Amino acid sequence: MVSSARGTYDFVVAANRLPVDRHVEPDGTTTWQTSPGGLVTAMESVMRDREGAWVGWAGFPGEAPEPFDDGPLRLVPVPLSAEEIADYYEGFSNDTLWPLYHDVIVPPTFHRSWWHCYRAVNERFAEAVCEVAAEGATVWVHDYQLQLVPAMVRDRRPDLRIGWFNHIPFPPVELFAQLPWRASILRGLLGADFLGFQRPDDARNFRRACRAVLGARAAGDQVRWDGTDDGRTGAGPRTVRAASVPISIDASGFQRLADSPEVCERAREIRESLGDPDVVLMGVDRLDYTKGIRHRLRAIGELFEDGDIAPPDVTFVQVATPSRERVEAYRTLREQIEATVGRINGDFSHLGDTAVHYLHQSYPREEMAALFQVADVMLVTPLRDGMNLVAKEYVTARHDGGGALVLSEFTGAAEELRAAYLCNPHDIEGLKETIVRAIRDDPAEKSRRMAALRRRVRRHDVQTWAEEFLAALASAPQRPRGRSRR
Ligand code: ADQ
Repeated sequence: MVSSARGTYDFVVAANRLPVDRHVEPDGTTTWQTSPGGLVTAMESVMRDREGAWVGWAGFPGEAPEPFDDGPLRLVPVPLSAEEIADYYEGFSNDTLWPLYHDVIVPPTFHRSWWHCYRAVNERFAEAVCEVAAEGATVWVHDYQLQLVPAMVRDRRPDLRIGWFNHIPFPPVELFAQLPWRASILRGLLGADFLGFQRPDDARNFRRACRAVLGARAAGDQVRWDGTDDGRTGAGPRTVRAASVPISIDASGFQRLADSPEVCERAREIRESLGDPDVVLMGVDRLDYTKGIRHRLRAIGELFEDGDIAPPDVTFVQVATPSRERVEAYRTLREQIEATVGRINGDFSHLGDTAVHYLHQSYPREEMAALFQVADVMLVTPLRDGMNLVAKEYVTARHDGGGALVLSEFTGAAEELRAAYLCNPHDIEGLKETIVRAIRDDPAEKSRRMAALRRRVRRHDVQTWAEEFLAALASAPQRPRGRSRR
């Protein structure tokens, strides 16, 4: 199915969402604002000075707007109908793949109709990519929503260099094997030249899955697949590199923001409005069952109960960004969390002294930076997380060298941020002990740890990540076919 259509962009990004959301003002005019989430936060600064096209869904059902320019970036909206949003996005992406790839924390749902829709939407993304990509262009596909796109693009445009980055974990084959469409997903990914993962274990899981499911050979970080069971795409033999390239944040940009007098002043205001406690504990997450918010609240509730912490000296702030509210598991989780916060506050707050401040809202970056500065102990305790950018943002925002990071071993960030107070969030007793230790440890020890954490994030920022990814893609083992040499 080699297509003759050629675009003009040498660099094309494809992600489920465009980096902007449409807002319709009361007077009917349309504005575009940065959309929330870890992927956009990371890619925004990478794309700032690059010319290229970004293919993605604009965030609302029905016809897509015409492609438009946002600075040097061409934004190419892909349409999704209301039914496709339900089946491809909320269904297959967020209720099949998301739980399966996060250790089956909740059971994944398998529906054949969702799968068919996922395939159809991936085709649409692939077509849009091929239309804008110039001869020999580099295409960077993102995340679990678009795992079939690499092979679909290669099928149409063998001249392109195709990379894919997985923002979330890749599960062990023992879990991945549950997926009825496991072979198709792997075939889809093997259409890429380079596959980037957050942790070495994720890349290893992928290579093991290729061996077990497709009978491919894996040597070092390369997968060799003869393509024999792939009658449909006709991909032919493939040699694909699959390795870890951990994502990071725009450390200098975020530090500049956190250093600004406005943010520092706002941090003082927030602390004062909390009643100027001795210790502010904080959690900042999308409201997602992978983030371990229930386990964290359990530990915090017991610490209040045991008298280890008490308001007004110690208070806990939980920021929970609204997320995927049309998926059943997320609605249930929200009810559970809000009931638990209510119970803890009923038992341990006093008039004027709140035990748990719960904020179910999204905030601008400036407010996030101010909140981070207020946190004496940041609790990042997911049950499973690809990386977790909040951990990296927090240590960067604490430019005063204060603070302490309690970090789950089950995050990608724990591979790098070894100087954090590491914890197993399933072990409530251990989690309580780690929180108390992070509160009471010697200030010199705390600041030594924070200095090490800040150093690591500064040295490995998002630009380094993007450069590493693109260098690995450029030197991928297999040359694209039919590419004119330049
Ligand atoms: P997410 O699961 O969205 O990302 P995370 O890495 O923590 O998780 O990024 C969240 C981002 O949203 C952070 O930049 C944070 O500051 C911001 N944010 C959180 N709460 C907010 C609020 N209330 N208002 C405004 N902004 C808020 C996915 C994967 C992660 C991976 C990233 C990037 O699940 O494991 O780290 O992609 O690859």
